[in-house]
Amino acid sequence: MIVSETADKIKRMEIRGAGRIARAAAEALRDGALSSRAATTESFRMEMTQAADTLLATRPTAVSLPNAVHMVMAGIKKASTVEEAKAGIVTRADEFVTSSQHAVERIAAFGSRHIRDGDTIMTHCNSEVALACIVAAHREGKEIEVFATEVRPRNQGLITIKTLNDAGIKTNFIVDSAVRSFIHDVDLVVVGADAVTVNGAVVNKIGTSQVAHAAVEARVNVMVAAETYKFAPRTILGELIKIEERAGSEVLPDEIAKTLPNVTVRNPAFDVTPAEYVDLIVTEKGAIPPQMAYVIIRDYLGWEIGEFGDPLGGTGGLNGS
Ligand code: RI2
Repeated sequence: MIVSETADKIKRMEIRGAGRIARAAAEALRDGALSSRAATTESFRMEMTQAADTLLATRPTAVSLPNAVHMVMAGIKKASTVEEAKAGIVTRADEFVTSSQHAVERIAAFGSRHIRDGDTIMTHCNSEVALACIVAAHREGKEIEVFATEVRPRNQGLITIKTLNDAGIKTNFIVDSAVRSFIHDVDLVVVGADAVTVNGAVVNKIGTSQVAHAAVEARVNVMVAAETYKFAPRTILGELIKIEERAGSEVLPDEIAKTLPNVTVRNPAFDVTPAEYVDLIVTEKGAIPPQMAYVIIRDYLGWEIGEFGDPLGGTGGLNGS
């Protein structure tokens, strides 16, 4: 698929979910590199930088996207010929996709250990990796039940209940505003993440912080499933994660909105759950308390903060490479 096609699909959320976006971006860079007709290393580098820019401009919140782009673009760094540069991109992209898939499998294995036989779990939105933990627990023979939210306005809850249903897991589908009404029936909240900051705050689908707040109030544990490439190195510098605000028409049809001139529809796609509301973050390297997020950034994403200033040119900052 050509890069602009993938970028459009990510923007329209035809490809969605932080992990899937990252893998799709890596694959698009690989395909872009393979189909490039650039004659010189310099023109190839420029072409790829433009492609990376197009992908980075699609959605601002999920850090998995810039992390994946950085890791793949690092393949160009030492190349002195177009062939070497192409091979560098292809190798890095394939490595990213494979390691991302393995990460999901490992998190499922680690995360399911924290789900007990007889647990009732609440999940919000549609997280591939959170669901992998839940499905793994079920496959291990644990009897579990799930409360899944609707997730207005894009209704990702429908994808979640299909997965749970197909896995044969007893599931309750609730509107987002029913979370607090059911939280006392729940033993564990399991959600995914679009970004994890250095201080352990979790950026995830809008409403996650309300779910976590209700859980804390009801003394229910909150577990976040997140691959290491969802941790945000630049938050070390105090940079904030940009929260995407999507079109109001996702919430209220334009025909209705235009009859209400005094009403502005606000549609933030994500919110921030503070570290204090999170008990555990399960990564493919193991489970950590959120306060230890800096260790993941230090050990697996590298400390070479200076290089993060140039996301496409100085691509060597991630993965310590
Ligand atoms: P996985 C999604 O964002 C949700 O917020 C979900 O929790 C998160 O990405 C992580 O998803 P969106 O693309 O990578 O639906 O675990 O806006 O699949």
